Amino acid sequence: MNILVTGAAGFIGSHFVRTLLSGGYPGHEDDRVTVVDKLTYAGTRNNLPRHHPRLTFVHGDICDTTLLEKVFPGQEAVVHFAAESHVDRSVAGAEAFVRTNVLGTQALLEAALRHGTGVFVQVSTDETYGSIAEGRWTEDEPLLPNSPYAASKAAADLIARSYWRTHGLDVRVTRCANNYGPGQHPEKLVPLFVTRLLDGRPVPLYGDGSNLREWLHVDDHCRAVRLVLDGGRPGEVYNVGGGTHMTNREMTGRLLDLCGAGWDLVRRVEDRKGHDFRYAVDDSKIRRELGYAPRRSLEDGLRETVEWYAAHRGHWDAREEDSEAGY
Ligand code: NAD
Ligand code: TDX
Repeated sequence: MNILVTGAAGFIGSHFVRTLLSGGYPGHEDDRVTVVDKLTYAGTRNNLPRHHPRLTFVHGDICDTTLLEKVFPGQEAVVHFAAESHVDRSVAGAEAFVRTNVLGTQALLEAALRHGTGVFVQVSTDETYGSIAEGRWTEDEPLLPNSPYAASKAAADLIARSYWRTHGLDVRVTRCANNYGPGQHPEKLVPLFVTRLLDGRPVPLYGDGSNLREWLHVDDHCRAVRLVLDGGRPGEVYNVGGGTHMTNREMTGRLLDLCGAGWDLVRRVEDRKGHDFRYAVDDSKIRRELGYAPRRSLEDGLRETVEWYAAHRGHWDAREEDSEAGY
């Protein structure tokens, strides 16, 4: 199969592509992967193999319809990870979020439709549902996103759905909980705290630290995406959870222990504007229909993640901006 993967120089997409290329997804051992990534601040070529016989890396923007006309012919599936993904940045300025997450997704959907691409997996997030004080969201829950980031992802999900409903494009949406693991940009909670604590520097805990998140290893998320790619149904949404729920304060405590640091390095800072209190998905649908079950324990996953950051301090420094595909 020829698969177009967007945003795979970033955290989750790169894990998906590396796993696929190393034979981690049965039935995909011969797939040819084309990655389109703009290499924003959040993407690095270091997240992918430099040279691999089944990988073509295209340095480009998903909003560039001329580029999409070149890369789409022959593609049989799209797995769409590319996004502006950091909530705090969307609070500071939402334009890039609307451009990439909404217009970029629409450009990809349009290209997929024109070129008869078989399957389109829209990788989305639990944040599109908003914030939930108790209980869990099913896929039928109305979308009530609170941050500009979440709103741009919700808009993209709805446009994707419209391409299924109107044009019959085989679109499948995943909505996953918070991911952690190696190769995540050090702007997000886990890598920010780990990289700072390893250097003995202070970390900023928003508000009183009581906000709750569900933490899932990136490998479990990517396996869920692969299950949806292979067996999901057109027009359907699949929540992806099964991680560990905890307050930010509890997560901070774990990271302090793993990094050998103490609470004296934790600074209480002003809360994030519009800070969602809690996310929690009901993922029984993907478990029932596709046999999804997470495998990585938080204990092992977090320890390995801290070890990875300790061993890869220069990972985000070196960039290679040249396209191997020559576009
Ligand atoms: P990331 O920020 O690490 O990576 C995003 C990638 O997209 C980067 O490589 C960047 O260069 C690329 N990109 C950005 N704008 C682009 C454009 N216009 N054209 C081409 N490439 C562009 O993000 P991530 O954490 O890997 O998230 C991947 C996807 O998963 C996103 O769609 C996100 O909404 C979703 N998601 C993330 C999480 C999480 O916890 N990180 C959870 C659920 C869903
Ligand atoms: O410095 C910090 N201090 C802090 O207390 C940062 C960066 C975060 N936080 C808090 C805010 C959140 O409650 O930690 C929690 C996690 O924050 P982020 O890592 O920024 O993640 P979140 O806002 O929950 O969004 C993430 O999960 C869903 C991803 O960034 C999204 O891309 C994904 O869709």
